[in-house]
Amino acid sequence: MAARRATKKPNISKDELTRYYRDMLLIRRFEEKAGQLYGMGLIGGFCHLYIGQEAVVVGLEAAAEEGDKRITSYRDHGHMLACGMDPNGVMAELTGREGGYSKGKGGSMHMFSKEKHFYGGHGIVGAQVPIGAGLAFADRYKENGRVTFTYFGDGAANQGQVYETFNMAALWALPVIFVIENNQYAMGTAQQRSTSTPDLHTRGEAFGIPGEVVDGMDVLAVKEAGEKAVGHCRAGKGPYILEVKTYRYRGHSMSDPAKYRTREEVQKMREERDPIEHVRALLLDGKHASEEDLKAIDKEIKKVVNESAEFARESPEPALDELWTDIYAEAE
Ligand SMILES: Cc1ncc(C[n+]2csc(CCOP(=O)(O)OP(=O)(O)O)c2C)c(N)n1
Ligand SMILES: [Mg+2]
Repeated sequence: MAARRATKKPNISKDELTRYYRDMLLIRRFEEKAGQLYGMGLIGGFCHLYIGQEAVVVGLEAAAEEGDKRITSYRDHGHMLACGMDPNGVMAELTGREGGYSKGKGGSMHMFSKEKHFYGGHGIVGAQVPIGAGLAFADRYKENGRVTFTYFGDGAANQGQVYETFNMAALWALPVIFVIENNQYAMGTAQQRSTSTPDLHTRGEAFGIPGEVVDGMDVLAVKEAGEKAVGHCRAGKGPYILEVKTYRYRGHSMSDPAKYRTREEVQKMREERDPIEHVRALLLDGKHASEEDLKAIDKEIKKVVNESAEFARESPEPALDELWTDIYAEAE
């Protein structure tokens, strides 16, 4: 792959850049492994990969603080890894094993972690948007200063429930950041074929919700915009919209042959805009790291990912008598 050159020298520490590199690479390698396991028949059902979109979630997690919440769609593996969930538990869930986050009974689209404040994983397009506002409502009620990151796609942004949610979130000044991950496609439909007003960051104007558009292939730009949005919410000014322009390299899900776009289009993005290559160039050009250092990180990440696959394969399938457990929440 042609290396992407760093265009400007940002005022950012070696440690921070290295962390972004590592976190994005973990998502990329994890997703590649998930794709392989799917091909081997070890993952069933749907599997939506996040490859290409890594800078969105890594940049926003860099703007989050302990106790902040996150909720997203079915394209959720990257969000889980970025908020610190265990790759072993995620991979085991993908393969339907007992060691998974939902004990192997949820799969790719249905994982949660109370500890990391990750509220799913939702297969119904847009369903997470009102739930995200509900999480923010609870925090506003408790006056605890927490913020909820509610992620959804460009396709979901055309749904009615999103606008009912915008109205209530603005009315009650809820501390929620609506993150529209605009990867330009909703399944096989390009944005210009489905969307009358393509500037999704302006969709809150009728409700008085400010919004901005962000380069989602640049983790530093995402982090900066995230900090601004978080500051707005924590100051009690209500919701904020971030339209993050990104791109998914793989099909909508593993079963998508992606005939609705050209190979050249995907290749161009990979070569010119790859978010990991961007940080790699910043590290190398800024003399923060050598090729050797980066190879060592790569090796370390591969080990974590291979171990997660190993853990998943060794974990048993759920026992039959687990079929009726975990259906209703237990009273606390
Ligand atoms: C209510 C509902 N309608 C339709 C679907 C089928 N469906 C699954 S994903 C998807 C496209 C969503 O695209 P977008 O919001 O852009 O998210 P992306 O997949 O690009 O991350 C559709 C129509 C669904 N799961 N739920
Ligand atoms: Mg989309």
